[in-house]
Amino acid sequence: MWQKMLEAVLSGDTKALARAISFVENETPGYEELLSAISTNAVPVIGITGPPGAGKSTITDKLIGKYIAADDKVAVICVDPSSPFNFGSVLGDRIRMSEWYTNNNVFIRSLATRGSMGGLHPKIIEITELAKAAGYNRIIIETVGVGQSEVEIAGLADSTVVVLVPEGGDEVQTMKSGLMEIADVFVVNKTDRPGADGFVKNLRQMLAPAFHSHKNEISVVKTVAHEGEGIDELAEAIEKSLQHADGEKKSWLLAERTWQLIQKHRMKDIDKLQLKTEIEQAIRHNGSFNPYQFVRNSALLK
Ligand SMILES: Nc1nc2c(ncn2[C@@H]2O[C@H](COP(=O)(O)OP(=O)(O)O)[C@@H](O)[C@H]2O)c(=O)[nH]1
Ligand SMILES: [Mg+2]
Repeated sequence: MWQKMLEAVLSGDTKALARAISFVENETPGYEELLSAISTNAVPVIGITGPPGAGKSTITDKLIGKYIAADDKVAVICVDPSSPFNFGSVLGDRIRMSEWYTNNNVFIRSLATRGSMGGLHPKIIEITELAKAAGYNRIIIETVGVGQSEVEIAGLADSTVVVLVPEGGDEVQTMKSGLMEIADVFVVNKTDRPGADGFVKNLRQMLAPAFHSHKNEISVVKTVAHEGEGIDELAEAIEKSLQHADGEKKSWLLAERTWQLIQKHRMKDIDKLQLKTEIEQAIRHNGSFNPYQFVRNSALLK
């Protein structure tokens, strides 16, 4: 079952990729075998993050256009972990990128569930790998920036783009620690609005000290996304940062994921219902149950 599916994914069948992602999301038996069987080449992953409404989907839409014109195949994964019921935002993404839904060189998928560890999505790494295996040579991950998901996007992406708007003064204050560390490129979108130049100036000033600690220069790009203004400059800034991408964050992310998988693997024989039965038996037998003694002596843990 999974072999046929994998074959279809590798042949570039878009529908098969969509099915394979659901297969993995739902942990349908065979999904681990499928994931074990894929090996992927280095494909650049571009993360686009920032507050809701900043223009991430509009920017993604324009970037798709640029990449498609260059004969790339683009996979876009939209993750909104801020709400379990993000129909509004998914709908927004769909409208913003509607032109591409019927293009064979574009794959767009929205994911709504937040990861149990507070990250983007429990299977985001796997889904990204599937898209790579399907022959997409550009992966864009759009996500609302919230807490832990920012760390994950930075690990997952070879270039992280943080989108802000001129009214985002508060965000700039709170992002000092978080966003600044993960951004390779800052976009100030909606620069058709008043206050844009002052905001850009402040941002550049704020970033100035970071230039010394950050290995590479952080670009600040001004855009008016729905007009396509600044998109060429953005694409250039992304290319530049991709050339300097360092693998350390990615290694940490993979270490974390591997650790989770080991934990799951080690725990696979442990069944709570069976534990409860054993505990009740012990209580009936000895009048009490000592979990510490159990953990020390149980054959399960040998
Ligand atoms: N004035 C203005 N509006 C924009 C610009 N870029 C996007 N928008 C609009 O802002 C709204 C939110 O954009 P969207 O791309 O969905 O934001 P996201 O939530 O970050 O993905 C939409 O109505 C866009 O048309 C811009 O540069 N200027
Ligand atoms: Mg969006």
